[in-house]
Amino acid sequence: MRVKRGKELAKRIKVFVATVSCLALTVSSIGCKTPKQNDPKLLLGFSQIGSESAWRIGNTNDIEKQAENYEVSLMLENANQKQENQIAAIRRFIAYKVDVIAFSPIVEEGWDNVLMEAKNAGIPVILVDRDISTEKEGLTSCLIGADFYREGEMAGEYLIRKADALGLEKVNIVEITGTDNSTPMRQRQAGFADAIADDERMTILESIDGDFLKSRGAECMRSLLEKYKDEITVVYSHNDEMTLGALPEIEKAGLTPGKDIIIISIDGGQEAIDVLKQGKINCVVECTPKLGKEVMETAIKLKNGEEVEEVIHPQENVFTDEQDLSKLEPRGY
Ligand code: GZL
Repeated sequence: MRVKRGKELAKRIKVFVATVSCLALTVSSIGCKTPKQNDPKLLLGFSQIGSESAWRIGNTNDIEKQAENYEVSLMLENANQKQENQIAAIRRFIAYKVDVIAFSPIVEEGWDNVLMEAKNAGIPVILVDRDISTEKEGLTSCLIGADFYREGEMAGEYLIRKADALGLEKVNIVEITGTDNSTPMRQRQAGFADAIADDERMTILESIDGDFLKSRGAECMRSLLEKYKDEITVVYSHNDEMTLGALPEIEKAGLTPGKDIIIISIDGGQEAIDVLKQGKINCVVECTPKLGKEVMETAIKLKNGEEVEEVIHPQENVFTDEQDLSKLEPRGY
């Protein structure tokens, strides 16, 4: 009998081990960081756009750091710039029954179905950094991200001051935009255009999609120089990566960025600030990637059934060649 029990026990242990290892395999095989085993108070699924810029990498680092600080168990998936990967990740989070889902939508459209699935599963969703465009109510609980329209306005306000200071009578602008149909692209473009709309000196010669990428920024700048070279007074670039890709192309054309062409950029990463201090960029509008604290605090409130704010905008500055930047703290991204 004992022998039988022994065999029975051995069989049960085998089945248990097989089950556990299969579960562990399933969790680790969904290509995301498996949550810590200590089952902390909250499990958060976060779908990140990719690693296209210093800003994005800084944002990911801050989300991970704050998850540690708040003892939130984080399942982070990198979508490598593909919306379909974000949608698949959100579906995995739903299957895994996370407490809260957060994501930075690469573009504004195309989220209704998967967010309806999250809603039907009773899982609240936080928008991080970027917004969505939808006719449906109640798909998301909160947007935590910059006021991109204001960032565009600050860029335009700087340009007006710069044109006054230089006594310019004519200001020809080329614009290198971020990812088409993304919130930062749409709102940075609108804020800038509205800020300069009443200034007769200002003309936007062309807007071209640089997709927030350094390589595309270089390509766009090459093509704009071929088309407009000496007509260009200003480059307005929607992020530092594209700006840093564009600068060498301006120099290859025999022009001095920051002097022959006014350079306006957005994000405020360390590399761009260093180039601003060298005088090759004239204005960098800050767009902080450090949103992790607000994401964790909002996720914890949602899990506890507490009210959350609909929109949380971080405080942001603008750094320009009008200022003494010698005491600026290291940027951290
Ligand atoms: C802005 C963010 C943008 C950054 C880019 O909040 O969405 O995406 O400006 C990044 O650097 O690629």
